[in-house]
This record gives sequence, C-alpha cells and structure tokens, in this order.
Amino acid sequence: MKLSQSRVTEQGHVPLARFVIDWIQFLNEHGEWTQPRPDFATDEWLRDMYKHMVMTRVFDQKAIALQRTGQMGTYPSSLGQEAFATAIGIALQNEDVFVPYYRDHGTLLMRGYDMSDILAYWGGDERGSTTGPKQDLPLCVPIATQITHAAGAAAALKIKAQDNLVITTIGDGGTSKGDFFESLNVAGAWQLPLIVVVNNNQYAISVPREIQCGAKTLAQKAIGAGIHGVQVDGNDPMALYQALLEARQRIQQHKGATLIEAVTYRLGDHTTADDATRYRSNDEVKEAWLKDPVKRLQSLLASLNLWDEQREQDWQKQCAKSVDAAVKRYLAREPQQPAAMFDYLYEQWPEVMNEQLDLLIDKIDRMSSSH
Ligand SMILES: Cc1ncc(C[n+]2csc(CCOP(=O)(O)OP(=O)(O)O)c2C)c(N)n1
Repeated sequence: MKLSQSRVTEQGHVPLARFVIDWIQFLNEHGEWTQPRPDFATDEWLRDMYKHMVMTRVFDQKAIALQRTGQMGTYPSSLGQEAFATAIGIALQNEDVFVPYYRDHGTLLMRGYDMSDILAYWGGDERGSTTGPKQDLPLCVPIATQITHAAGAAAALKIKAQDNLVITTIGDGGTSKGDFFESLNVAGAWQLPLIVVVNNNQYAISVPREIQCGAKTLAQKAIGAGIHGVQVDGNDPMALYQALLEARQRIQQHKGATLIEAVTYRLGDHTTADDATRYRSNDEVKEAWLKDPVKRLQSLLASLNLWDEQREQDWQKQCAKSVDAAVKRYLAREPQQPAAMFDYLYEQWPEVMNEQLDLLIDKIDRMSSSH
C-alpha cells in the first residue's frame, strides 16, 4: 500500500497513534454555565449536591478542631475537595464497590457511614472498619495500594459476571506509584469494570504536581494502559458526575475501564501534622479560594432562585447539629482494647497467632501494672 504523503511526518515517520484528552466543565468559577445545563442536574439534584458539600465542610472543620484540641489523631482535611467527594457519592449505586483513599470523608458520609465512625477511625479506633456498605473497602492510608485492591475487586466482579462496578480514588502523587500503573495495566488488559478517579489537588504533601510528573495531564496515564482517560474540573460536581456517567456507560458497553483526573486544590494543610505555609504562597491559596466549589455551586443556586440566606442559615444549623451529635457519640465510645487489633483480621482464627496474641496481652498487663 502506498502511504499518502500527508500521513508521513517531516522526519519520514508514519504516525501510528495519536490521543486527545478531553476536558469537562459545566460551571465556571463565577458559578456561570459554560455549556448547556445537563439533564441530570435538576433543581433537586443541584440543591442536594450543595447540601452534601456543606455537610462535608462542616464535618471537616469539626474534625480539625478535635485534632487541635487533642481529642483525635492526625486528620487529612478535605477542604476544597467537596465537589469531588459528592459527585462520586451520588454516582455510586448501592451495589457498586467503593475503594476509597484517606481524603474521601464526603463520599463515605453519602455511602452511609456514621460520622462518629469516621472520627473514631482518625482517633485510632478502626473497630474493624465495618461501617458502610459491606462490599466497600476501608480507608486506605498507604499510597496507591488501594488501586491494586480495586483492580482485584473489579476482576472478581468480571469473573462472576456481575453488573456492578468498582470506583476507586487516589491523589495526584499516588499516580507516580507502581501500584497505580500496574492496576491500570491490568484494567486495560482484562477490560475490568473499574473507574479510577484521581483527586489532583496539586500537591503530594509539599511536592507540587509539576515536579511530581512531566506529563501535561495525569489523565493521559490511561493511554499507555489502553483505557480511556479524561480530565474534568473537580470543583464542579456536574463535570465529575458527567465523566462518571460516561465511564459507567463505557463499562456497560464492554468498552473497559476509565481514568478520570479531577482537577481540584487542597485549600487546607496536607494533614493536621503539616504546615502548608512552608511550601506555598498566600497568594496562590487566595487565588485557589476564588475557585471554591462550595461558593461556586452556591452562586449558581442563588442565580436559579434555589437558595437564599435563610436556607443557608437553616442548613448550616442542621449540619452543626448532626456533627455535634456525632462528636458526642465518638467521645462517649469505650476505648478499643489493644488486643482488638487482631479481631477483624481473619475469618478463621489461625492457631499460629496465639503466641503473638499472648505476648501482646502479657505486655499490656505488664504496662498497666507498672502505672
Ligand atoms: C506507601 C506510602 N508511602 C508514603 C506514604 C506517606 N504519604 C502520606 S500522604 C503522601 C502524599 C500523597 O499525596 P497525593 O497522592 O497527591 O494525595 P493527597 O494527600 O495530596 O490527597 C505520602 C507520600 C504513605 N502513606 N504510603
């Protein structure tokens, strides 16, 4: 076959593959439409999203206060990432499997987690992480290992020929890990029912996104694995929801997995053990606040006459009430016994563990008698 001249590059090479990464956004930072309102975004849907976002923020503020007053352990704030959490929360169907990372409080709340259980987790009491839907996986603190678990769960669904799918999340820094690439690769090779959503909040602790990775987008990491990649405005819940809808359709049409990069910004510190002022400027953070997802959706609701000052006050009050009640339940918990760390590890207790358990109990006895 004779190649047409136009297909040959100046160097005499023949292009074999080209790719495009699409960007999705419905709402700009001023709360104005950038394209026609999508069908799913009914008045009720928009108000619901906003309420979940505010609830997440109020919860977050209280969690930080608990840590600062010595009543909870280190906590990773989700300030500024509320649209990310709620879009995933609404896109997940009951029977789907959610495999979270540690900044997904908003999604967990929508998944039916008791707020006090989330507080307890960050207070060092995982209590088996048994709260939430049975098929979901617990919070994952090791970076990127959850993506391998998610790919495994998706493989299981495929083998069982089930219709549900797996959604998993990861930070921008986590996409530099081997676990991430390996999981994407297997998702492409095996056509797994998997959606990986990257929370690109611009920093991996103090390492900015530009230093972390040389690629123009993180979404294009999908290409090497043969799966679909798309970038969305992660401060616009409609953009992420639209991408999740399309990803679900792709799975249903046997077109395989999707990687969604949601561009957000971490408005707070990495965790309560971090001081972000040491590595980023006030001006940069001020600029990012202009894109605040909560404010943006609030502006839209106000312009549609769906929200006003009175409604805001009422909902803030309602959120504070729910959060305060959860804090009370959390603080009233009986502390978990140290030996409980073994309680949820095995379906059947392996006798070989008896020695370790005895050693631990012995140590606890010795420590308590020395006080
Ligand atoms: C395997 C592993 N290595 C290192 C760490 C320490 N660590 C905790 S958070 C973090 C940065 C993660 O950044 P990113 O993936 O961008 O997520 P973000 O916290 O910004 O949402 C690191 C390196 C860890 N938790 N697990």
